Amino acid sequence: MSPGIQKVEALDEGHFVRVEWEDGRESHYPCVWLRDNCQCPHCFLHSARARKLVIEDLDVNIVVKEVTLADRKKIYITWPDEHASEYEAEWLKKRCFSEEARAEMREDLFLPECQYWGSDLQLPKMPFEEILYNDESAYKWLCTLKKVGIVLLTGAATRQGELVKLGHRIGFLRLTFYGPTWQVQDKADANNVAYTTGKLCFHTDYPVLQHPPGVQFLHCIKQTAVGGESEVVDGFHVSNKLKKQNPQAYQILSSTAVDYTDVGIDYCEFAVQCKQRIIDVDSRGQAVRINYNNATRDTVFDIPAEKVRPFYAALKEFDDLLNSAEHKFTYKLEPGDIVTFDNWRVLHGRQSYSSGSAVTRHLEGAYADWDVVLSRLRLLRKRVLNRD
Ligand code: OGA
Ligand code: NM2
Ligand code: ZN
Ligand code: ZN
Repeated sequence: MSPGIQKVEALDEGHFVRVEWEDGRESHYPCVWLRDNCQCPHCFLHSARARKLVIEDLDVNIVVKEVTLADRKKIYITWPDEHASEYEAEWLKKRCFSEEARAEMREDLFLPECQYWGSDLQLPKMPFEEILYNDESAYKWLCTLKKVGIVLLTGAATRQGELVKLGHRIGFLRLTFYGPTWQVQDKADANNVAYTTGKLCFHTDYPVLQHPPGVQFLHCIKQTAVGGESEVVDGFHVSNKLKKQNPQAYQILSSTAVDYTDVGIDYCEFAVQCKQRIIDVDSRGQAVRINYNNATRDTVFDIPAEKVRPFYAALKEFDDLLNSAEHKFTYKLEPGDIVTFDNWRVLHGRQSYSSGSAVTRHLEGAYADWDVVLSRLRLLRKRVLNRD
């Protein structure tokens, strides 16, 4: 429950409304925002929870004509054209423009909390069945996936189709040119290096797509006796290390557009090209997505020749840090395991294994988008914590 409203008044010649709360705090709301967010049925379509008001009809210099308080739980505003708006105390409180209130709302909506790890990772494990049928478990799975970046689900059946169930649990999987789900095994005339018995160095999947899949699932159906171990590393943690160790290298990797290519046939024929920065950063220079797969990095490199060697030097320094014993965590998938991880943050790899006429190792893989995963997380949170 938010506190009631003690007092309300117009400020700054009607450009702001000041709300004084019962606990003594205060909030200032710009009038143009209040008018824009009028909740009346003329301005807002409640069935869609969406704005009907158009910017064309919004006066950006609008001022209030009158503002009044009703029983401490609601304020009424009359605008110069006599349009009337009302706003609930609780609705206003949540949308307070103070730095603290906005930080709180940001946390709530986007769960930015991030726990970095290295070789000391305590790989979070949960039973697959539990997350399928228990909302609290599913909520915990997705919270951990967001915060730590990796969760191992155990005890799935050792046949194809388990990831489709996981897809239904969150909503739906992300279709790509490799199909709705895809089989990682040694294949003749492999259309991807993953479909061989070779070692896979640390990479994120599918940087050749404009919007690379946010989440990846790998279900172990069959595991080879020798080799085939998995490796993971926290790309955000290592990016921070690189930034400290060599700011110039970080600058190069976070600004150089690298060409990626993927051409072949699978679900359908494809010829995909994309430019990505290996370390994608936000406006504060913090890494938000790693786009690095050395196998699909194009031979075409659209940068001036004199910038090429400094780029490789920076990439090598990043790659060395990824591979340092301090940062990487090694484990081996067992049949029935499903590793779920943040493909924007965690780089993964595998050791080589020996080839033969029979298939000795088989993983089924699938992707999901963070939009879908976080949507499910918010809905589970609402149900589990009984909120809103
Ligand atoms: C992949 C991949 C890991 C493995 O298919 O992209 O990283 O253990 N596979 O085979
Ligand atoms: N597979 C595993 O970027 C990539 O090519 C990652 C994708 C083939 C679906 C591999
Ligand atoms: Zn209105
Ligand atoms: Zn991969």
